[in-house]
Amino acid sequence: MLIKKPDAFKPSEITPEAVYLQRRTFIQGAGLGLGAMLLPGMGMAALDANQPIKDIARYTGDWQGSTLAPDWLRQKVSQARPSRHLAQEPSTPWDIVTTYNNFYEFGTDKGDPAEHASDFKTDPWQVEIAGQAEITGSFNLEDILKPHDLEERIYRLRCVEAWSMVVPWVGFPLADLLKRFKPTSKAKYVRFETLFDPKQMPGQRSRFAALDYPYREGLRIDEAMNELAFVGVGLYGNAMPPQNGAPLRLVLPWKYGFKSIKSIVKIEFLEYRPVSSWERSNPKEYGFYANVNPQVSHPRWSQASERRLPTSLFSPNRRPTLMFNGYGDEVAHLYAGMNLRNDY
Ligand SMILES: Nc1nc2c(c(=O)[nH]1)N[C@H]1C(S)=C(S)[C@@H](COP(=O)(O)O)O[C@H]1N2
Ligand SMILES: [Mo]
Repeated sequence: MLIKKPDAFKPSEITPEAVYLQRRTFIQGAGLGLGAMLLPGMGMAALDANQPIKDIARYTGDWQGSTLAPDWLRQKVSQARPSRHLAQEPSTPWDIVTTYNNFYEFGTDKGDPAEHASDFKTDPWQVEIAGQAEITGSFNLEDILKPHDLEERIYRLRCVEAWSMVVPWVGFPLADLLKRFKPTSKAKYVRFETLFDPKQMPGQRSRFAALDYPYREGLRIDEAMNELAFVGVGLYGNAMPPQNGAPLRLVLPWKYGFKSIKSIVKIEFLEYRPVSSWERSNPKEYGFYANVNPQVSHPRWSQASERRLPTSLFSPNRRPTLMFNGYGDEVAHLYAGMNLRNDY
């Protein structure tokens, strides 16, 4: 994990009070081993749903990656409104959310995406809509996003690797996007695909790549239409950094992180259940549903608890994992009658 020394922060990076407080706490905590004890109270300043977004989670640093996004998108993201989906716990600091990443197309170490995606070209960007829908074709990102008002949602993110974060995303409901294309009654599933571009994505160049690219993910149509399923286009009030999946990605907070596919170029409505990339690479370890479930262990480790980032040697910040990552009220009904041990 990459952690900057306190004096490595530019003054411009420490404008927002809530983020600043959390970061200060983290820095002190990392040094003193008290991070877990100090964080909760300090972070509460960020969690008032009635505050305008600029007071919730604005990051105003002269972060280089933000200049890669077109003006219209940065403008749109900056106008996002708070939503009712705001996790009542402190957000993971910006520096960690943007330097501790899984984006295997840019390398398998946590720091690789921040390093290798720094000039990933995400403008212009097209998204192809295909399959069982009345409206299909290729659309510019601007046309994909135009009708949608953006909102901020602060969601927990639980990786299958047993670490977790709390992330302030900017985006809009996936259902609102999908409905525009009028899926037919044959559309039982949706498949998403990440860009395939080995010139830009070093992880796709190796013959020994960890995954079969392009990265693919899928959802049952009713999961995709659930209120919590979100299309992310921003983070901490900024356009999405490339390492986090610019220009648009899924955010599915009740599922393990690998379902939240990044840098989407294709959405296809299907009659049959697609096989997702991690499931294809190792079906015993990664299922199609991948709902967060503390009772079903990964074959190589327990899923009963998680490390909430930031952590340090002295402060592992371990906490119990919640069924559906704590989102059962919203999503448990989708799986009524299913055996989640078999459909993991
Ligand atoms: N295309 C693509 N999407 C991806 C991944 C990836 O390697 N490639 N990693 C997944 C995993 S395992 C996780 S935990 C999340 C991490 O998102 P974050 O880096 O924004 O925290 O992205 C998911 N989406
Ligand atoms: Mo993950």
